[in-house]
Amino acid sequence: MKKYIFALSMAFACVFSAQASLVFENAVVRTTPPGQANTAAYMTIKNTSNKDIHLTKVSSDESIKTEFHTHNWENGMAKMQKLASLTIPANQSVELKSGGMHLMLFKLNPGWQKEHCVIFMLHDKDNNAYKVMAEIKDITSSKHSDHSHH
Ligand SMILES: [Cu+2]
Repeated sequence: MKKYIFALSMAFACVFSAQASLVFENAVVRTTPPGQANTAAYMTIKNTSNKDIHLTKVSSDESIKTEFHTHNWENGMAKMQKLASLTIPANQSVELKSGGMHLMLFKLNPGWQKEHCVIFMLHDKDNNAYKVMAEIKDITSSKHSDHSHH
């Protein structure tokens, strides 16, 4: 029994030490008009370690599927593209933002916008896990959303 508890606490220690090398800031999930099943999440990810970190897996508690995405401009049109992984270079930050790289959430749970936050689990190439809490926020440009109320 003692052995088991020791193994368990070691497992937690691993998760925490891994989490320390990435800092997640300003994590938000964009609210959507009713009936829309997909949305995007944005955040700044800071790598405080001396090694590049390659994030290879992402999931959330409010969507069936979550992917790393970027935007490519083709003939003046922004097209979303799935990324196999997201690299956070050593001692640098990567900003996921509107019009750039983002997390894409597919098939959201009905009523997800009534929650306060969305919990993301990210895994890197070495299978370290990172937990991120993102605030649910209306981040459409204010002028635009005013218009749709008329
Ligand atoms: Cu996308």
